[in-house]
Amino acid sequence: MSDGLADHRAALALDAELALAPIETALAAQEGPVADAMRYAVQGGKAIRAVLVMEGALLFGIDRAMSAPAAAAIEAIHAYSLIHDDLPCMDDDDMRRGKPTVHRKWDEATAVLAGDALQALAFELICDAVCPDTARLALVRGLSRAAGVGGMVGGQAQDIAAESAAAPLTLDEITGLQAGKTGALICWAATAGAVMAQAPASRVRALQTYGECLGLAFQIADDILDVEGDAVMTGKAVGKDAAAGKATFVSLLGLDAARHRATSLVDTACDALSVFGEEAQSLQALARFVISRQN
Ligand code: GRG
Repeated sequence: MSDGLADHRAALALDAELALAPIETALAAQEGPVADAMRYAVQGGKAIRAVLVMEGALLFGIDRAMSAPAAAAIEAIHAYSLIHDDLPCMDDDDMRRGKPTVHRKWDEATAVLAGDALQALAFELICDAVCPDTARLALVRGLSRAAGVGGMVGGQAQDIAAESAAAPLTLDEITGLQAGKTGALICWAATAGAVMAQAPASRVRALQTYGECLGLAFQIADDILDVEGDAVMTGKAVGKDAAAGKATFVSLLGLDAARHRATSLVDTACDALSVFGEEAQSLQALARFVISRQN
């Protein structure tokens, strides 16, 4: 491994560690199963969304201490979505991140409440983002939209409805569904630093394009992992999409074309950041990692 790559990995590990600290601080005085479940649920992930926030903020000279609350907020929302997604009324999963899902380790009521409380905590955390009030309001509005019925929840609802639909979804329908379910949070994370910096619209747009392409590439990689991945490496059940007869990027395009589509989306994502020059190397490397990951 070259020194450059080692430095890069160390920076991303630092992002992940710093992003979880505000959650631990906020929960420090809280005892009981719901708080324990919240702490458990935010641990053990790749923290991709937190890294996006922190590396995106660095492009505008916003250091990690200033962006940590926003990075923590997106990880809290993400953790809530995973807890609820794993529930018996949704995907009914026993394992997540190589350990029992929250409703398996505790019970369903604790899982619902831990997810609800993580969502509430996200908005509390954002209040501490170090930026002008108008930028903080824009972060809150953006995150509410990304997580809500026009974003992640809406995408999840479409996904559930598709299970009992008369016809399988088309590629365009899956692309739209995933833009909400997975893409909206990723886009918010990619643009959060620019929003904090009240950056020119052209710079926000560049990060938006990066986030949109990355979000889609991320989902295609997830679909590929569901077919080719290993339950030990991914830390969760695989092969669920095919078993459920679900239309995915892989079922519609085939493995090779899906891989090609993901690579081409990552190329577009990286090109969109050319306006930032060498400063964008971390975000470009992250995009390449997202489609080569094994978990
Ligand atoms: C329940 C409201 C609600 C929404 C759930 C995001 C989501 C919607 C469900 C997650 C199900 C899933 C496996 C989606 C595929 C993409 C995805 C979000 C994968 C998990 O994200 P990673 O790989 O996870 O970033 P880690 O564990 O690294 O944080």
